[in-house]
Amino acid sequence: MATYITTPIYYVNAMPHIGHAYTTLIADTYSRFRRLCNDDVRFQTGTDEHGEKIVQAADNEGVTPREYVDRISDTFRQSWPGLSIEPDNFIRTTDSDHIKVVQEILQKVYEQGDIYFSEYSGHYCKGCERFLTEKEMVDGLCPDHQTSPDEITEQNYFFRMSKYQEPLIKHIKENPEYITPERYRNEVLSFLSEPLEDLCISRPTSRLTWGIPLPFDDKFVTYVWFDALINYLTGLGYPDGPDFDKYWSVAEHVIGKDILKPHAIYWPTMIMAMGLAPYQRLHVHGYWNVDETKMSKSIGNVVRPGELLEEFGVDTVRYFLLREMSFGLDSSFSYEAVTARRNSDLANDLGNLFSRVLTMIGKYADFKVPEIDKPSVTEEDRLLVDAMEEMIAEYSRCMNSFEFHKGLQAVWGVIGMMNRYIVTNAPWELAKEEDQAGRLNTVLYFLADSLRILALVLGPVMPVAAGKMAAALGMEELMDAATLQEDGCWGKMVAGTVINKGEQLFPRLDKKKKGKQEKQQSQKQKKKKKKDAPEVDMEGLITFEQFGKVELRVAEIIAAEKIKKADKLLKLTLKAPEERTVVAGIAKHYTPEELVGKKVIIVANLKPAKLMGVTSQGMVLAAKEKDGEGNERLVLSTVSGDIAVGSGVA
Ligand code: ME8
Repeated sequence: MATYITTPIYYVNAMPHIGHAYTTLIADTYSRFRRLCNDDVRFQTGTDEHGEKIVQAADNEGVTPREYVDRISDTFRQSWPGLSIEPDNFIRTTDSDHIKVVQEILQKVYEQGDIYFSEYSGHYCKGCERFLTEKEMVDGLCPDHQTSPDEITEQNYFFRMSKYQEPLIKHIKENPEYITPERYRNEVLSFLSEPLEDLCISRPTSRLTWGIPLPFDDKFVTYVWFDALINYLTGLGYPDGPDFDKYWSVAEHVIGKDILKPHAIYWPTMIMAMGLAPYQRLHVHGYWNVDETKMSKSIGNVVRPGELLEEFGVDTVRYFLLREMSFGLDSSFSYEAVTARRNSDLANDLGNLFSRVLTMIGKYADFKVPEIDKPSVTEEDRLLVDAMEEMIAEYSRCMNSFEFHKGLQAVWGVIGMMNRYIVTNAPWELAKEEDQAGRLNTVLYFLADSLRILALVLGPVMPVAAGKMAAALGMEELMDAATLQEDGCWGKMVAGTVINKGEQLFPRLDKKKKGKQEKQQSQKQKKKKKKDAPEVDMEGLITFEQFGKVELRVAEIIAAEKIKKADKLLKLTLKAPEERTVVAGIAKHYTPEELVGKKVIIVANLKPAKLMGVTSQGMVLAAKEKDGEGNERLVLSTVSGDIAVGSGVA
């Protein structure tokens, strides 16, 4: 089988931070996992180098766009090896083969009548590099950049995106795996339930020259998204390279939620217009915040991968990012959280297990993996084997569905079991009694073989640490060619293999050690928390003052999804105006799809509470009625009329 996995190509107007690192790490981990499944894998990342933002950034530095993009693109390229991220291809939109492919595609789509010339007036946001609709703006500003869009009227070329709206809806509905997690699929379907406008795909050269000229009109350059998305094809040698045939039909894209619309709407409709098969899957992840605050240059809380690597090392950084974030949801980064994961999951659970087992094989078996003594095999050993097999199945399922945190939970489940196995079997006691020599050998073999499997499944997540584990277990050379099908089965450790104790995998870190930013941030947070703390005591009648403490706000539902094993609950993502999650008991009364876009009233200053594992940050108001049979019906209190999200309710 073949696998083709891509990341967004990053704008070169900013330096790489942990957000970029996360997406690229996901793609690297997945590509390593698919290789472990014996796939022929191609992994592509790169940089997006045209457009107004880039010209502006170059201007700010007083250099030409060409000099500027060369330098920053190289910074991105150089960032990846330190994180053990190894793409097969690094593409740049200023590469000559890419420019040629974009022009060929434009010409084809133009000739078939899917590109036309027209006039347009709209609100153009430079930061987004696109026109915003009235509905997207908040108080006349771009919600992402907090800037006022330029009012522009100009003649331009348009792509007939609307023509492909119905086929796209059909494809998404027929292929539940096309866009995941589900909440993003719902968001796209909800957006597509309104008529789709055609896409403006050019910029006049009077306004912008740093772009790819339209092949049929040299007074225009291509809009940056029509240029950028095509990178996924160029990188395969489209239209007739051998890699294109091999990999296009299995293409999978990983992106952050910020660029859902271009990838889930512009790109598939462009692909349809080109007459190509759709990409296979789009995997959408949430945002990394820092100490619950949006990462931003102006706040000064941007976390760079280099700083993290210096403080924690590559394995801990990779493990933390993959384990801490539930794929699809936002997550908060803090130095404290990384230290906690390092000390508990890596140093205590995995590191200790590994060094204990190797020490015991050294001490009781002279550094050679002993042979199983069959008569001494017990039910507990069989349970360990069963658990290993279940773990591999669950791990594989999760890695394939991009639920990396759950895959790692499954691995840590067996790590816990192995630690308990050591305690219950107490090899140090067995070593004291001569007639227990057979049992001692069996226990040591079971532990050694389990460690071998751990090294295998941890390879995609922590390639350096897994390599060290493999070296210590005498299986270094085998690792490169190992596959889950062949080597993921029980009992492949060859008795007599010489092991060596090697270095400590994960020395504990001092808990007090905190990054500079962390200290500043947590002080700020503490102050804020004190000021904001609400205290509402509602016994019997309440006073005006007490009621005044309840903060009611207008919020817009931007995503909704079911919560597993909770048939009454829905998880809502709201804009209020900051993004927050609220769990609401309305699943019996509303489908997730019909909720998106509704403006509701929330209690905004409720203490967060965990419901079925999801932290709810507030409460949605609903009217409640009972029919004659005592059945309850809930109707959300919605707000009609044009009112900005975040407005207070009087
Ligand atoms: O959008 N948390 O480039 P870009 C998690 N050039 N991921 C984050 C993040 C955060 N806080 N911030 C950024 C572009 N990302 C276009 C893409 S593709 C044909 C063109 C990651 O440099 C995430 O993957 O703004 C997000 O989608 C991407 O960086 C945006 O990168």
